[in-house]
Amino acid sequence: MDRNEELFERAQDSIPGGVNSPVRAFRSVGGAPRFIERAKGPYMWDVEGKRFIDYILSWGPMILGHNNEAVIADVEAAAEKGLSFGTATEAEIRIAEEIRKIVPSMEQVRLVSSGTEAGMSAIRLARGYTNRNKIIKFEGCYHGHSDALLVKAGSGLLTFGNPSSSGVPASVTEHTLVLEYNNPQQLEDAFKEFGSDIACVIVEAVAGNMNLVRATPEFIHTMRRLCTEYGALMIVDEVMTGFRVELGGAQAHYGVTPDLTMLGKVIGGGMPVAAFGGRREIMQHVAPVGGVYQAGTLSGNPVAVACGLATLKAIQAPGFYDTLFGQTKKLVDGLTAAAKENNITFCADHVGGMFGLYFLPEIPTGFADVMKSNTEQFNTFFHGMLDRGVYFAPSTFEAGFVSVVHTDEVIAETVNAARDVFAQMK
Ligand code: KE4
Repeated sequence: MDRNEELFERAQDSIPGGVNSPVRAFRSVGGAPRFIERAKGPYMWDVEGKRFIDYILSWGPMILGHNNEAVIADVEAAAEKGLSFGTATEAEIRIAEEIRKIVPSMEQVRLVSSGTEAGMSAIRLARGYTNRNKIIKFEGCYHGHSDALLVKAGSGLLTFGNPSSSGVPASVTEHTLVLEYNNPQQLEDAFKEFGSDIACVIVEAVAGNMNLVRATPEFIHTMRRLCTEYGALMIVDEVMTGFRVELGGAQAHYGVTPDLTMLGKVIGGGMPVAAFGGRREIMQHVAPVGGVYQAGTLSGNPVAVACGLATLKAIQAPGFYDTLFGQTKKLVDGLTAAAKENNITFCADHVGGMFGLYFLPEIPTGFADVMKSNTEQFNTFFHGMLDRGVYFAPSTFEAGFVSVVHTDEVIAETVNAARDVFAQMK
């Protein structure tokens, strides 16, 4: 038994499943998760000292690569001054102003500590602002684990959702309608039937929680039109896509202006910073100004905000996105070519710095397509790559991420390992 297996066994005694977030447990790919000890640039090292090229990057935040010197220096300087005050600080104004500059639809911003908090708060705000209860989400999209969002599609097409987790009362999910991603007609029908009761529609404009699936422009713009027409709020969940698919996020990519936006991951640069924000007149409904209560002990934590500010500064360097997108394209093209050489049914896609790998004949356009993925082949690929020192997300239903320091050499090493694995798979 190696150290990873030993630690996994010990961890399961004190922590449910041995992890503090389910996807880390390797349950869908099998085997013992790797216990990571340190990371630098595109690499992580486990407790056995084995080096991995990292394509999870903490599920998106580490867009600069791990332990960027300038970021660490700012974090250390902030820590020297104190870890947390629970008071107003000047840095919170600076990061809010930086976010407003990069995401102009966010005229006001409230910081929280996780994407879940951002989603939960944005929905409460939408309901408080519109005085309506119904919300629409889409199958395959994930917006954090708040009760109203832990819901699976109802029995019929336009029937309200049932809990997808135990511990969530049906009374909480009965106002949540789960529709098909990329189905503008169904969205149109839902608004025709329930429009005046709908508080908001929440969407990942580039989905990353059913593997990577792009929204069609028609789907996004139909959503915008219908929300405007019926007075519902359009919430774009940019926790994963923010600063990732473009500097301005998926809303910039599609040229759409949401009413509210959720941010997370990159905004904290690896530390717990997330946010929700949007039109000033809507945000004025948030406590202490308005009647929608929302709070957080560590919201705007000075050390986490310093990490976020340093990250937001670094990603605005000239040419940053040209490099990030170029390297991601090289990875996707290289893996696709390696699979083709070995006649493996495989394809890949990327939007900016996030990518999807699919053991499917063609790129999926929705949840039903993704569910046809050959998970057995994915698991073989995953472990084959892990054995060769390349760490992809341990689930076929997750997107992957590249950092700006995944150099040509790192990409070439990845593609060569994949060629090896594909050759053994055919
Ligand atoms: P957190 O509460 O995990 O900070 O954010 C929730 C969330 C909200 N919205 C989107 C689009 C997200 O992708 C997430 C979290 N993403 C997952 C990865 N699929 C985080 C990894 C995990 O759950 O451990």
